[in-house]
Amino acid sequence: MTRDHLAVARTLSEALPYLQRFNDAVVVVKFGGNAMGDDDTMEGFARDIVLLRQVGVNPVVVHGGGPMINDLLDKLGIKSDFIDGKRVTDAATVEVVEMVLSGLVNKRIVQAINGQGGKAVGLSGKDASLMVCEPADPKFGFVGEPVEVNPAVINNLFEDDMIPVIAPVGVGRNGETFNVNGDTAAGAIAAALKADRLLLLTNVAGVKNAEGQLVTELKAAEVEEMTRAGVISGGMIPKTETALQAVRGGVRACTIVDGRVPNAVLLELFTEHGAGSMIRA
Ligand code: X2W
Repeated sequence: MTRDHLAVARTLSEALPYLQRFNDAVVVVKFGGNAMGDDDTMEGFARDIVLLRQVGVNPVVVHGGGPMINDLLDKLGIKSDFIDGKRVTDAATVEVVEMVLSGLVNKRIVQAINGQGGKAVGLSGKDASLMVCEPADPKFGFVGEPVEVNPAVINNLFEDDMIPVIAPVGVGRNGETFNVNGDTAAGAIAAALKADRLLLLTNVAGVKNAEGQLVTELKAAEVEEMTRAGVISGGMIPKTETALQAVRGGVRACTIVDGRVPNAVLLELFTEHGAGSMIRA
C-alpha cells in the first residue's frame, strides 16, 4: 500500500455525502465545442459522465460544436456571421449545422462515452419532438428559440440506464430544421426536466467580479446587477442568461465551469471545493 492508495481511499470516503446527495439526481451537462479539445479531453469528459451514471446520477449531455461548424463551412466556402453570439443561419448553413452537430460531433461524444463502458444514445431536438422551436428573430434566419420541450424520451432512456447525448438542432411546427445555440438548448432541456444541476462547461473559469476574481456563488439578482454594471459582458452574457432562465424555470442551480480542467464535472459535483461559478434563483 502506498500513500497514493490511501489518498484514493480517503477521496472516495470524503465523496460519500455528495454521492448520497446526488443519488438519482438529474444533471444536465452542456459540453461546448471550445471545451472539447483533443481526444484526451474527450476521453476524460466521457469517463466522468460514465462515472456519474455508475454512482446513480442521471446525466444528460447537451453539446455544442460551433468551431466544428466553422471548419466545415470554411471547407465549403460558405461565409458565416454571428450577431450577439448567434450564428446567422440561412438554408445552406442550417444543412451544414445539422450535419456537423447531429452527425460528426454527436457521434464522437456517443462513441467516447460508449468507449468508457457507458450506454450513450445520440438524439437531436427532432427525435420524438424533443425540442420544438419557433424562429428566434427573422434577422437570424433558421435560428430557433425552443418553445416546447418534450422530455419523455429522456426519462425513458434514464429508466433503461442509457445516457442521452443531445445535439442542439430543433424542429419547427412545419417541419423546418432550426439551429439552436447550445447553451440555450441545454437551459431549455434542464428546465423541462426540473434538473438538479445544469453545468455549462466552457473555456473560461466562470464569472469574475470587477477586481477580476472568480465569484464562486451568485444569486440571480446579483448576476443582473453585475450585467447592468458591465462587469459581466461579452461571451459570458449568453451563459449567464441561460443560467438565469434555467434557475427561474425550476433548475436548482446552474454552474459555469472551465471544462478544460481535468475531471471538471467530478470536481464540481463531488467535492467540497466545487469549481466555477454557481448561480441560484
Ligand atoms: C450554434 C450551435 C452550436 C453551438 C452555432 O451555429 O454555432 C447558434 O449560434 P458551441 O460550441 O456551444 O458554441 N448555434 C444559433 O452552440 O456550439
